[in-house]
Amino acid sequence: MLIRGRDTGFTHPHASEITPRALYEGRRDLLKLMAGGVLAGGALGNTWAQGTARPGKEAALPAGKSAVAGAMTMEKVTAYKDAASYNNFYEFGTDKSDPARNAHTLKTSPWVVEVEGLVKKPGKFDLEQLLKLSPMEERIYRLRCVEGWSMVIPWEGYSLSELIKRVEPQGSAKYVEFVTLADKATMPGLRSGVLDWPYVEGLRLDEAMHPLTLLGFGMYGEVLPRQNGAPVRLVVPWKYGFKSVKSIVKIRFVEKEPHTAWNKAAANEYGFYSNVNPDVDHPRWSQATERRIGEDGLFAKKRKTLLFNGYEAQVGQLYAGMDLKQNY
Ligand SMILES: Nc1nc2c(c(=O)[nH]1)N[C@H]1C(S)=C(S)[C@@H](COP(=O)(O)O)O[C@H]1N2
Ligand SMILES: [Mo]
Repeated sequence: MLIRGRDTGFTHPHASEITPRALYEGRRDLLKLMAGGVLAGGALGNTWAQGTARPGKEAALPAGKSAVAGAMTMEKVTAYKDAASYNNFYEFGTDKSDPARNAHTLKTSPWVVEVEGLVKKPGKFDLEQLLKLSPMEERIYRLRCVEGWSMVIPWEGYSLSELIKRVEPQGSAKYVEFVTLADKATMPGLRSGVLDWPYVEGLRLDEAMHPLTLLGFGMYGEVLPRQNGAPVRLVVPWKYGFKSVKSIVKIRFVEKEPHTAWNKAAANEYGFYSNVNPDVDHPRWSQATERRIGEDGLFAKKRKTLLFNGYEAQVGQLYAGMDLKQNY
């Protein structure tokens, strides 16, 4: 239920519907989201952890259950503390613990995503516009890193196709390129030459239009923590994690396959497609098994990696007739 605050003039959720901690810690973000109409009518009781309270670290970002086939899993959700502290976000350092330690400098507001290239309606979308573009859905996806670990994360967002339809790609648009912010002042990792900044990723247009491709704004019922790619990122559940580009500032529609950051860094190790595939090894290690973060005790078994990260029924037809060893 929404009530109108007497002293502030802002509409805010009834106090009983939100954890007190989030109310004051995330208050400014929360008010902004509500001013943008995002939280209006949202159900704060999330389903992702069967009644478990949300972490209360960031502003609430409630979402309805997704109707997209394959967007849910019965697997155990990774603990928030693991998902928010074991990260790759090279703009903040190459160690897994660097992003959580360093990303506090990332300024996520104001935030504008520029959509350009081969579209009939190019334009700039600020975060509030993006948040309002489509209803917020909750999706529980596996994220599988090329380094052999995986997590199960409840994401909040909506299909990227909602934005793509809005900007009307031209017939000549065959690929979509995504560009991360590259700000030397706030991203210490940019001093290293490990990647050619800005971080660039790409999808074929039909992959980008696939309903499972998520434009993500939150996780665990809250807005994304900075280290996970706030305020807006991609989540492409059937591809290796590096395709899920964080903190996006530009989306460009192009004719030719984009030159992606990891492909430029090591083309023989990171192909354009990077579909999760247990039969195609990374040149330096196997991709047949994975370690689920949170299960890494002495006796924890490695899991067998599934083709397309287990999303074969949903996305297999995108690659019909393609040699997946050639197009790795
Ligand atoms: N801009 C940017 N996006 C990025 C990365 C990065 O270094 N920079 N790392 C990628 C990799 S390798 C992985 S596995 C996922 C990890 O996402 P998570 O930290 O939210 O779990 O983010 C991807 N997106
Ligand atoms: Mo990764």
